Amino acid sequence: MQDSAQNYIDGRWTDAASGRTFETRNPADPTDLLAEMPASTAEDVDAAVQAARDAYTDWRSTPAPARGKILKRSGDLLAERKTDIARTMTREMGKPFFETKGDVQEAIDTAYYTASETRRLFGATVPSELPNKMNMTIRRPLGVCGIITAWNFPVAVPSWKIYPALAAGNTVVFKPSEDAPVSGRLFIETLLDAGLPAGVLNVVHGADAAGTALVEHTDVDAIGFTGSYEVGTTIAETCGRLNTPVSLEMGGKNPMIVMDDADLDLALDGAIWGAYGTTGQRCTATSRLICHEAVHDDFVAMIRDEAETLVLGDGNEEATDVGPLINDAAVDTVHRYVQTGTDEGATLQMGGAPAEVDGLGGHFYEPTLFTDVTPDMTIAQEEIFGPVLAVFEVSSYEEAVEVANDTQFGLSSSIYTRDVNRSFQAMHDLEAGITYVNGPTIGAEAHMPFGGVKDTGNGQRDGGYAAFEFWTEPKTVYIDYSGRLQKAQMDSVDE
Ligand code: UN1
Repeated sequence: MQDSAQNYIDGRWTDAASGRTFETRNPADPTDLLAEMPASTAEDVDAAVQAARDAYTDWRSTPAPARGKILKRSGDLLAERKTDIARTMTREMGKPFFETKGDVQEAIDTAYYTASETRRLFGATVPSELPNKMNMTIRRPLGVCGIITAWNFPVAVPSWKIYPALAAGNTVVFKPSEDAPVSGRLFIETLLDAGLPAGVLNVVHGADAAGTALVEHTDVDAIGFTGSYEVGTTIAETCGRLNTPVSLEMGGKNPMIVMDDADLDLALDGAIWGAYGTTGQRCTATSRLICHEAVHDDFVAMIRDEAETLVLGDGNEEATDVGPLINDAAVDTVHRYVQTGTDEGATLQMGGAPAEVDGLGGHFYEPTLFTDVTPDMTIAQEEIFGPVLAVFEVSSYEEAVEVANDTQFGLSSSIYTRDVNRSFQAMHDLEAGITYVNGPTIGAEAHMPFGGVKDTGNGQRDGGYAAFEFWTEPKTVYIDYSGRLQKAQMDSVDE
Protein backbone atom coordinates (compact mmCIF):
# COMPACT_ATOMS: atom_id res chain seq x y z
CA MET A 1 0.00 0.00 0.00
CA GLN A 2 2.81 2.39 0.84
CA ASP A 3 4.13 2.54 -2.73
CA SER A 4 1.11 4.37 -4.08
CA ALA A 5 0.30 6.35 -0.94
CA GLN A 6 1.25 9.26 -3.11
CA ASN A 7 -0.26 11.98 -5.22
CA TYR A 8 -1.18 11.13 -8.78
CA ILE A 9 -0.29 13.89 -11.21
CA ASP A 10 -0.06 13.72 -14.99
CA GLY A 11 -0.16 9.93 -14.99
CA ARG A 12 2.55 9.46 -12.37
CA TRP A 13 2.59 8.68 -8.65
CA THR A 14 4.61 11.33 -6.82
CA ASP A 15 5.38 12.55 -3.30
CA ALA A 16 4.50 16.03 -2.14
CA ALA A 17 7.07 18.59 -3.26
CA SER A 18 7.73 19.41 0.38
CA GLY A 19 8.42 15.74 1.16
CA ARG A 20 6.11 16.05 4.17
CA THR A 21 3.50 13.45 5.03
CA PHE A 22 0.51 12.89 7.28
CA GLU A 23 -0.84 9.67 8.76
CA THR A 24 -4.14 7.92 8.23
CA ARG A 25 -5.11 5.63 11.11
CA ASN A 26 -7.93 3.30 12.05
CA PRO A 27 -10.43 5.21 14.24
CA ALA A 28 -11.49 1.95 15.94
CA ASP A 29 -7.89 1.19 16.85
CA PRO A 30 -5.57 4.19 16.47
CA THR A 31 -2.47 2.00 16.85
CA ASP A 32 -3.32 0.66 13.37
CA LEU A 33 -1.55 2.88 10.82
CA LEU A 34 -2.85 2.53 7.25
CA ALA A 35 -0.47 4.80 5.40
CA GLU A 36 1.59 7.95 5.35
CA MET A 37 0.18 10.27 2.74
CA PRO A 38 1.72 13.29 1.03
CA ALA A 39 0.93 16.59 2.76
CA SER A 40 0.48 18.63 -0.39
CA THR A 41 0.75 22.36 -0.78
CA ALA A 42 0.18 24.96 -3.50
CA GLU A 43 3.14 23.67 -5.51
CA ASP A 44 1.61 20.20 -5.88
CA VAL A 45 -1.81 21.63 -6.64
CA ASP A 46 -0.30 23.83 -9.32
CA ALA A 47 1.35 20.84 -11.01
CA ALA A 48 -1.95 18.94 -10.91
CA VAL A 49 -3.94 21.85 -12.36
CA GLN A 50 -1.35 22.26 -15.11
CA ALA A 51 -1.61 18.54 -15.98
CA ALA A 52 -5.41 18.77 -16.05
CA ARG A 53 -5.22 21.83 -18.29
CA ASP A 54 -2.87 20.08 -20.73
CA ALA A 55 -5.15 17.04 -20.91
CA TYR A 56 -8.32 19.06 -21.37
CA THR A 57 -8.44 19.62 -25.13
CA ASP A 58 -8.02 15.94 -26.02
CA TRP A 59 -10.41 14.75 -23.34
CA ARG A 60 -13.23 17.12 -24.21
CA SER A 61 -12.78 16.14 -27.87
CA THR A 62 -13.10 12.43 -27.05
CA PRO A 63 -16.65 11.29 -27.93
CA ALA A 64 -18.77 11.20 -24.79
CA PRO A 65 -19.72 7.49 -25.23
CA ALA A 66 -16.00 6.65 -25.37
CA ARG A 67 -15.55 8.51 -22.11
CA GLY A 68 -18.54 6.57 -20.81
CA LYS A 69 -16.86 3.24 -21.60
CA ILE A 70 -14.05 4.10 -19.19
CA LEU A 71 -16.59 4.94 -16.50
CA LYS A 72 -18.35 1.65 -17.11
CA ARG A 73 -15.06 -0.25 -16.75
CA SER A 74 -14.35 1.66 -13.55
CA GLY A 75 -17.72 0.45 -12.25
CA ASP A 76 -16.82 -3.14 -13.21
CA LEU A 77 -13.51 -2.85 -11.34
CA LEU A 78 -15.27 -1.42 -8.28
CA ALA A 79 -17.58 -4.44 -8.37
CA GLU A 80 -14.61 -6.83 -8.59
CA ARG A 81 -12.78 -5.06 -5.78
CA LYS A 82 -15.83 -4.28 -3.65
CA THR A 83 -14.90 -6.46 -0.67
CA ASP A 84 -11.28 -5.29 -0.52
CA ILE A 85 -12.19 -1.63 -0.89
CA ALA A 86 -14.94 -1.91 1.72
CA ARG A 87 -12.64 -3.66 4.20
CA THR A 88 -10.04 -0.94 3.83
CA MET A 89 -12.66 1.80 4.00
CA THR A 90 -13.97 0.39 7.29
CA ARG A 91 -10.42 0.22 8.60
CA GLU A 92 -9.79 3.79 7.57
CA MET A 93 -12.98 5.63 8.56
CA GLY A 94 -14.76 3.22 10.87
CA LYS A 95 -18.26 2.56 9.58
CA PRO A 96 -19.24 -1.13 9.57
CA PHE A 97 -18.39 -3.38 6.65
CA PHE A 98 -22.04 -3.75 5.57
CA GLU A 99 -22.16 0.06 5.24
CA THR A 100 -18.86 0.40 3.39
CA LYS A 101 -20.02 -2.25 0.91
CA GLY A 102 -23.08 -0.05 0.39
CA ASP A 103 -20.81 2.95 -0.14
CA VAL A 104 -18.91 1.12 -2.89
CA GLN A 105 -22.20 -0.09 -4.39
CA GLU A 106 -23.42 3.52 -4.59
CA ALA A 107 -20.33 4.34 -6.65
CA ILE A 108 -20.90 1.30 -8.89
CA ASP A 109 -24.48 2.43 -9.50
CA THR A 110 -23.24 5.94 -10.23
CA ALA A 111 -20.63 4.61 -12.66
CA TYR A 112 -23.20 2.63 -14.66
CA TYR A 113 -25.81 5.36 -14.55
CA THR A 114 -23.37 8.07 -15.61
CA ALA A 115 -21.79 5.91 -18.31
CA SER A 116 -25.22 5.34 -19.82
CA GLU A 117 -25.95 9.06 -19.78
CA THR A 118 -22.94 9.72 -22.00
CA ARG A 119 -25.21 8.63 -24.88
CA ARG A 120 -27.84 11.12 -23.75
CA LEU A 121 -26.03 14.39 -23.10
CA PHE A 122 -28.91 16.03 -24.88
CA GLY A 123 -29.25 19.61 -25.86
CA ALA A 124 -32.40 21.07 -27.38
CA THR A 125 -33.41 21.90 -30.93
CA VAL A 126 -35.73 24.88 -30.87
CA PRO A 127 -37.80 26.65 -33.54
CA SER A 128 -36.46 30.03 -34.56
CA GLU A 129 -38.56 33.17 -34.73
CA LEU A 130 -37.26 33.61 -38.30
CA PRO A 131 -37.88 31.46 -41.39
CA ASN A 132 -35.23 29.06 -42.69
CA LYS A 133 -33.35 29.20 -39.45
CA MET A 134 -33.06 26.84 -36.48
CA ASN A 135 -31.69 27.13 -32.98
CA MET A 136 -30.11 24.60 -30.68
CA THR A 137 -28.23 24.18 -27.47
CA ILE A 138 -25.26 21.91 -26.90
CA ARG A 139 -23.64 20.97 -23.60
CA ARG A 140 -20.05 21.94 -23.08
CA PRO A 141 -17.70 20.99 -20.25
CA LEU A 142 -16.47 23.71 -17.90
CA GLY A 143 -12.75 22.89 -18.09
CA VAL A 144 -10.49 22.00 -15.16
CA CYS A 145 -12.58 21.09 -12.11
CA GLY A 146 -11.47 20.93 -8.49
CA ILE A 147 -13.30 18.35 -6.37
CA ILE A 148 -13.06 18.32 -2.58
CA THR A 149 -14.98 15.76 -0.54
CA ALA A 150 -15.53 14.54 3.01
CA TRP A 151 -14.48 11.27 4.66
CA ASN A 152 -17.86 9.84 5.64
CA PHE A 153 -18.72 8.54 2.15
CA PRO A 154 -15.16 8.42 0.80
CA VAL A 155 -16.02 6.52 -2.39
CA ALA A 156 -19.72 7.23 -3.04
CA VAL A 157 -19.61 11.02 -2.76
CA PRO A 158 -16.46 11.49 -4.89
CA SER A 159 -18.13 9.24 -7.48
CA TRP A 160 -21.18 11.54 -7.55
CA LYS A 161 -18.96 14.38 -8.70
CA ILE A 162 -15.99 12.83 -10.50
CA TYR A 163 -18.01 10.56 -12.83
CA PRO A 164 -20.33 13.24 -14.23
CA ALA A 165 -17.52 15.79 -14.39
CA LEU A 166 -15.41 13.38 -16.47
CA ALA A 167 -18.38 12.15 -18.50
CA ALA A 168 -19.10 15.71 -19.53
CA GLY A 169 -15.53 16.17 -20.79
CA ASN A 170 -13.97 18.06 -17.89
CA THR A 171 -10.60 17.19 -16.43
CA VAL A 172 -10.32 16.91 -12.66
CA VAL A 173 -8.06 17.62 -9.71
CA PHE A 174 -9.41 15.65 -6.77
CA LYS A 175 -8.54 16.30 -3.15
CA PRO A 176 -9.92 13.46 -1.02
CA SER A 177 -10.49 14.06 2.67
CA GLU A 178 -7.33 13.84 4.76
CA ASP A 179 -9.33 11.50 7.03
CA ALA A 180 -9.98 8.91 4.29
CA PRO A 181 -7.26 9.33 1.65
CA VAL A 182 -6.59 5.64 1.05
CA SER A 183 -10.26 4.99 0.29
CA GLY A 184 -10.16 7.86 -2.18
CA ARG A 185 -7.09 6.36 -3.80
CA LEU A 186 -8.69 2.92 -4.14
CA PHE A 187 -11.61 4.56 -5.90
CA ILE A 188 -9.57 6.55 -8.40
CA GLU A 189 -7.38 3.52 -9.15
CA THR A 190 -10.39 1.92 -10.79
CA LEU A 191 -10.59 4.85 -13.19
CA LEU A 192 -6.87 4.77 -13.90
CA ASP A 193 -6.93 1.00 -14.45
CA ALA A 194 -9.95 1.46 -16.70
CA GLY A 195 -7.76 3.44 -19.07
CA LEU A 196 -8.22 7.11 -18.25
CA PRO A 197 -5.54 9.08 -20.14
CA ALA A 198 -2.78 10.79 -18.14
CA GLY A 199 -3.70 14.19 -16.74
CA VAL A 200 -7.47 13.72 -17.02
CA LEU A 201 -7.77 12.87 -13.31
CA ASN A 202 -5.16 14.05 -10.83
CA VAL A 203 -5.16 13.42 -7.11
CA VAL A 204 -3.60 15.69 -4.54
CA HIS A 205 -3.72 14.59 -0.89
CA GLY A 206 -3.58 16.85 2.10
CA ALA A 207 -5.59 19.09 4.37
CA ASP A 208 -6.39 22.81 4.32
CA ALA A 209 -3.25 23.94 2.48
CA ALA A 210 -4.06 21.73 -0.52
CA GLY A 211 -7.78 22.50 -0.47
CA THR A 212 -7.26 26.25 -0.23
CA ALA A 213 -4.68 26.23 -3.03
CA LEU A 214 -7.10 24.34 -5.27
CA VAL A 215 -10.00 26.71 -4.62
CA GLU A 216 -7.80 29.79 -5.06
CA HIS A 217 -6.12 28.56 -8.23
CA THR A 218 -6.98 30.95 -11.02
CA ASP A 219 -6.78 28.25 -13.69
CA VAL A 220 -9.51 26.14 -12.06
CA ASP A 221 -12.84 26.54 -13.85
CA ALA A 222 -15.24 25.01 -11.30
CA ILE A 223 -15.28 23.64 -7.78
CA GLY A 224 -17.42 20.81 -6.37
CA PHE A 225 -17.47 20.49 -2.60
CA THR A 226 -19.08 18.25 0.02
CA GLY A 227 -18.23 18.98 3.63
CA SER A 228 -18.93 21.28 6.53
CA TYR A 229 -20.92 24.49 6.41
CA GLU A 230 -17.97 26.48 7.73
CA VAL A 231 -15.54 25.30 5.06
CA GLY A 232 -18.17 25.47 2.32
CA THR A 233 -19.06 29.09 2.98
CA THR A 234 -15.37 30.04 2.93
CA ILE A 235 -15.02 28.26 -0.42
CA ALA A 236 -18.10 30.10 -1.69
CA GLU A 237 -16.55 33.45 -0.76
CA THR A 238 -13.36 32.65 -2.63
CA CYS A 239 -15.25 31.35 -5.65
CA GLY A 240 -17.42 34.47 -5.61
CA ARG A 241 -14.33 36.66 -5.71
CA LEU A 242 -12.74 34.61 -8.51
CA ASN A 243 -16.00 34.13 -10.41
CA THR A 244 -15.58 30.35 -10.28
CA PRO A 245 -18.79 28.30 -10.46
CA VAL A 246 -19.17 26.23 -7.31
CA SER A 247 -21.45 23.41 -6.20
CA LEU A 248 -21.80 23.06 -2.42
CA GLU A 249 -23.27 20.25 -0.34
CA MET A 250 -22.99 21.13 3.32
CA GLY A 251 -24.77 20.58 6.59
CA GLY A 252 -28.07 19.05 7.58
CA LYS A 253 -30.30 18.93 10.64
CA ASN A 254 -32.71 16.43 9.21
CA PRO A 255 -36.13 15.90 10.79
CA MET A 256 -38.19 12.74 10.91
CA ILE A 257 -41.85 13.38 11.72
CA VAL A 258 -43.73 10.50 13.32
CA MET A 259 -47.47 11.13 13.25
CA ASP A 260 -50.13 9.61 15.51
CA ASP A 261 -51.19 7.19 12.73
CA ALA A 262 -47.65 6.00 11.89
CA ASP A 263 -46.63 2.36 11.75
CA LEU A 264 -44.37 2.57 14.82
CA ASP A 265 -42.42 -0.62 14.14
CA LEU A 266 -41.55 0.68 10.69
CA ALA A 267 -40.68 4.11 12.09
CA LEU A 268 -38.49 2.48 14.74
CA ASP A 269 -36.32 0.74 12.15
CA GLY A 270 -36.04 4.03 10.28
CA ALA A 271 -35.16 6.10 13.35
CA ILE A 272 -32.44 3.68 14.50
CA TRP A 273 -30.86 3.45 11.05
CA GLY A 274 -31.28 7.16 10.36
CA ALA A 275 -29.90 8.38 13.69
CA TYR A 276 -27.22 5.85 14.56
CA GLY A 277 -26.15 4.44 11.18
CA THR A 278 -22.69 5.71 10.19
CA THR A 279 -22.52 6.73 13.89
CA GLY A 280 -24.68 9.71 12.91
CA GLN A 281 -21.87 11.03 10.74
CA ARG A 282 -23.92 11.74 7.64
CA CYS A 283 -25.11 15.03 6.29
CA THR A 284 -28.45 13.20 5.91
CA ALA A 285 -28.49 11.69 9.42
CA THR A 286 -31.83 11.75 11.21
CA SER A 287 -30.84 14.16 13.96
CA ARG A 288 -34.30 15.43 14.96
CA LEU A 289 -37.29 13.23 15.70
CA ILE A 290 -40.56 15.15 15.80
CA CYS A 291 -43.09 12.98 17.48
CA HIS A 292 -46.84 13.40 17.84
CA GLU A 293 -47.85 13.49 21.51
CA ALA A 294 -50.23 10.54 21.05
CA VAL A 295 -47.30 8.21 20.31
CA HIS A 296 -44.38 10.10 21.87
CA ASP A 297 -43.89 8.17 25.11
CA ASP A 298 -44.35 4.75 23.54
CA PHE A 299 -42.08 5.55 20.65
CA VAL A 300 -39.31 6.98 22.83
CA ALA A 301 -39.40 3.81 24.94
CA MET A 302 -39.18 1.70 21.79
CA ILE A 303 -36.15 3.64 20.57
CA ARG A 304 -34.42 3.38 23.91
CA ASP A 305 -34.96 -0.38 24.09
CA GLU A 306 -33.71 -0.89 20.55
CA ALA A 307 -30.75 1.50 20.75
CA GLU A 308 -29.54 -0.21 23.90
CA THR A 309 -29.05 -3.41 21.91
CA LEU A 310 -26.73 -1.76 19.36
CA VAL A 311 -23.24 -3.23 19.44
CA LEU A 312 -20.39 -0.74 19.26
CA GLY A 313 -17.12 -1.94 17.88
CA ASP A 314 -14.63 -2.31 15.10
CA GLY A 315 -16.65 -2.18 11.89
CA ASN A 316 -14.75 -5.13 10.46
CA GLU A 317 -16.15 -7.38 13.22
CA GLU A 318 -19.31 -9.20 12.20
CA ALA A 319 -21.28 -8.29 15.35
CA THR A 320 -20.73 -4.53 15.08
CA ASP A 321 -23.74 -2.30 14.44
CA VAL A 322 -22.13 1.07 15.12
CA GLY A 323 -18.50 2.02 14.53
CA PRO A 324 -16.38 4.77 16.08
CA LEU A 325 -16.39 8.48 15.39
CA ILE A 326 -13.73 9.60 12.97
CA ASN A 327 -11.23 11.01 15.50
CA ASP A 328 -10.69 12.34 19.01
CA ALA A 329 -11.70 15.85 18.05
CA ALA A 330 -15.09 14.48 16.93
CA VAL A 331 -15.56 12.78 20.31
CA ASP A 332 -14.87 16.11 22.03
CA THR A 333 -17.27 17.99 19.75
CA VAL A 334 -20.09 15.49 20.19
CA HIS A 335 -19.56 15.43 23.94
CA ARG A 336 -19.61 19.22 24.14
CA TYR A 337 -22.97 19.25 22.33
CA VAL A 338 -24.33 16.63 24.73
CA GLN A 339 -23.29 18.70 27.73
CA THR A 340 -24.87 21.80 26.19
CA GLY A 341 -28.07 19.80 25.61
CA THR A 342 -28.24 18.89 29.27
CA ASP A 343 -27.33 22.43 30.39
CA GLU A 344 -30.08 23.90 28.21
CA GLY A 345 -32.72 21.66 29.75
CA ALA A 346 -33.15 18.67 27.45
CA THR A 347 -33.63 15.29 29.15
CA LEU A 348 -30.87 12.77 28.51
CA GLN A 349 -32.67 9.45 28.03
CA MET A 350 -29.67 7.32 27.22
CA GLY A 351 -26.00 7.47 26.27
CA GLY A 352 -24.25 10.79 26.53
CA ALA A 353 -20.66 9.66 27.06
CA PRO A 354 -17.58 8.44 25.23
CA ALA A 355 -17.45 4.64 25.21
CA GLU A 356 -14.68 2.11 25.78
CA VAL A 357 -14.70 -0.89 23.46
CA ASP A 358 -12.52 -3.96 24.00
CA GLY A 359 -9.55 -1.87 25.11
CA LEU A 360 -9.17 -0.73 21.49
CA GLY A 361 -8.57 2.92 22.35
CA GLY A 362 -10.96 3.86 19.51
CA HIS A 363 -13.04 7.02 19.25
CA PHE A 364 -16.33 5.48 20.34
CA TYR A 365 -19.39 7.34 21.60
CA GLU A 366 -22.59 5.90 23.07
CA PRO A 367 -25.78 6.16 21.02
CA THR A 368 -27.48 9.11 22.66
CA LEU A 369 -31.12 10.13 22.99
CA PHE A 370 -32.53 13.42 24.24
CA THR A 371 -36.20 14.21 24.86
CA ASP A 372 -37.93 17.49 25.82
CA VAL A 373 -35.96 19.25 23.11
CA THR A 374 -37.27 22.63 21.96
CA PRO A 375 -36.30 24.55 18.83
CA ASP A 376 -34.38 27.24 20.74
CA MET A 377 -31.79 24.73 22.03
CA THR A 378 -28.35 24.37 20.49
CA ILE A 379 -28.83 20.63 19.92
CA ALA A 380 -32.00 21.48 17.99
CA GLN A 381 -30.16 23.76 15.59
CA GLU A 382 -26.52 22.81 15.05
CA GLU A 383 -25.25 19.82 13.13
CA ILE A 384 -23.63 17.47 15.68
CA PHE A 385 -22.33 14.80 13.26
CA GLY A 386 -22.54 12.09 15.88
CA PRO A 387 -24.96 9.49 17.28
CA VAL A 388 -27.25 11.98 18.97
CA LEU A 389 -31.00 12.04 18.38
CA ALA A 390 -33.05 14.99 19.66
CA VAL A 391 -36.76 14.29 20.22
CA PHE A 392 -39.46 16.99 20.08
CA GLU A 393 -43.04 16.40 21.21
CA VAL A 394 -45.74 18.12 19.14
CA SER A 395 -49.54 18.14 19.23
CA SER A 396 -50.40 18.54 15.54
CA TYR A 397 -49.15 18.11 11.99
CA GLU A 398 -48.90 21.89 11.66
CA GLU A 399 -46.67 22.15 14.71
CA ALA A 400 -44.55 19.26 13.42
CA VAL A 401 -43.91 21.09 10.16
CA GLU A 402 -43.16 24.33 11.97
CA VAL A 403 -40.54 22.59 14.13
CA ALA A 404 -39.16 20.67 11.13
CA ASN A 405 -38.63 23.87 9.15
CA ASP A 406 -37.15 25.81 12.07
CA THR A 407 -33.51 25.32 11.07
CA GLN A 408 -30.96 27.00 8.85
CA PHE A 409 -30.45 23.74 6.93
CA GLY A 410 -32.66 21.95 4.44
CA LEU A 411 -31.12 18.75 3.16
CA SER A 412 -33.34 15.78 3.97
CA SER A 413 -36.62 15.20 5.80
CA SER A 414 -39.07 12.43 6.44
CA ILE A 415 -42.60 11.70 7.58
CA TYR A 416 -44.17 8.50 8.86
CA THR A 417 -47.91 8.48 8.39
CA ARG A 418 -50.57 6.22 6.89
CA ASP A 419 -52.59 9.21 5.70
CA VAL A 420 -51.97 9.67 1.98
CA ASN A 421 -53.20 13.26 1.97
CA ARG A 422 -50.91 14.21 4.81
CA SER A 423 -47.91 12.60 3.15
CA PHE A 424 -48.49 14.66 0.00
CA GLN A 425 -49.04 17.73 2.15
CA ALA A 426 -45.63 17.09 3.76
CA MET A 427 -43.91 16.85 0.36
CA HIS A 428 -45.24 20.33 -0.22
CA ASP A 429 -44.59 21.78 3.25
CA LEU A 430 -41.17 20.48 4.27
CA GLU A 431 -38.33 22.87 3.41
CA ALA A 432 -35.77 20.33 2.24
CA GLY A 433 -34.12 19.13 -0.93
CA ILE A 434 -35.24 15.57 -0.18
CA THR A 435 -38.38 14.19 1.51
CA TYR A 436 -38.86 10.53 2.35
CA VAL A 437 -42.33 9.17 3.02
CA ASN A 438 -42.31 6.22 5.43
CA GLY A 439 -38.52 5.98 5.25
CA PRO A 440 -35.73 7.62 7.26
CA THR A 441 -33.81 10.67 6.04
CA ILE A 442 -31.13 8.63 4.30
CA GLY A 443 -31.03 6.35 1.30
CA ALA A 444 -30.01 8.30 -1.78
CA GLU A 445 -30.23 6.52 -5.16
CA ALA A 446 -27.66 7.23 -7.85
CA HIS A 447 -30.06 8.42 -10.54
CA MET A 448 -31.89 10.95 -8.36
CA PRO A 449 -30.86 14.52 -7.59
CA PHE A 450 -29.16 14.94 -4.21
CA GLY A 451 -28.82 18.23 -2.36
CA GLY A 452 -30.51 20.70 -0.11
CA VAL A 453 -32.16 24.07 0.21
CA LYS A 454 -31.39 26.96 2.58
CA ASP A 455 -27.88 26.85 4.07
CA THR A 456 -27.29 23.25 3.02
CA GLY A 457 -26.23 24.24 -0.46
CA ASN A 458 -26.21 26.86 -3.15
CA GLY A 459 -28.87 25.56 -5.50
CA GLN A 460 -26.79 22.88 -7.20
CA ARG A 461 -27.36 19.14 -7.05
CA ASP A 462 -25.26 16.00 -7.17
CA GLY A 463 -26.81 12.82 -8.50
CA GLY A 464 -28.83 11.88 -11.50
CA TYR A 465 -29.09 14.04 -14.56
CA ALA A 466 -29.11 17.11 -12.30
CA ALA A 467 -25.35 16.69 -11.86
CA PHE A 468 -24.84 17.55 -15.53
CA GLU A 469 -26.59 20.85 -14.97
CA PHE A 470 -23.59 21.84 -12.91
CA TRP A 471 -20.74 20.07 -14.72
CA THR A 472 -21.72 21.41 -18.14
CA GLU A 473 -22.81 24.75 -19.49
CA PRO A 474 -24.99 25.35 -22.50
CA LYS A 475 -23.81 26.84 -25.75
CA THR A 476 -26.55 28.36 -27.86
CA VAL A 477 -26.19 27.87 -31.61
CA TYR A 478 -28.18 29.66 -34.37
CA ILE A 479 -28.14 28.21 -37.87
CA ASP A 480 -29.48 30.44 -40.61
CA TYR A 481 -30.00 28.57 -43.91
CA SER A 482 -31.98 31.34 -45.63
CA GLY A 483 -28.92 32.63 -47.50
CA ARG A 484 -29.58 36.24 -46.52
CA LEU A 485 -29.09 38.45 -43.48
CA GLN A 486 -32.11 38.06 -41.21
CA LYS A 487 -32.29 40.37 -38.25
CA ALA A 488 -33.89 38.93 -35.12
CA GLN A 489 -36.65 41.14 -33.71
CA MET A 490 -36.50 43.46 -36.73
CA ASP A 491 -37.32 40.87 -39.41
CA SER A 492 -39.59 38.78 -37.17
CA VAL A 493 -43.29 38.78 -37.78
CA ASP A 494 -44.81 42.13 -36.72
CA GLU A 495 -47.31 41.95 -33.88
C1 UN1 B 1 -23.38 12.51 2.97
O1 UN1 B 1 -23.56 12.30 4.17
O2 UN1 B 1 -22.51 13.32 2.59
O3 UN1 B 1 -28.40 8.52 1.14
C2 UN1 B 1 -24.10 11.80 1.89
C3 UN1 B 1 -27.63 8.95 1.94
C4 UN1 B 1 -26.16 8.64 1.82
C5 UN1 B 1 -25.39 9.80 1.33
C6 UN1 B 1 -25.04 10.75 2.39
N1 UN1 B 1 -25.98 7.54 0.90
O4 UN1 B 1 -28.03 9.64 2.81
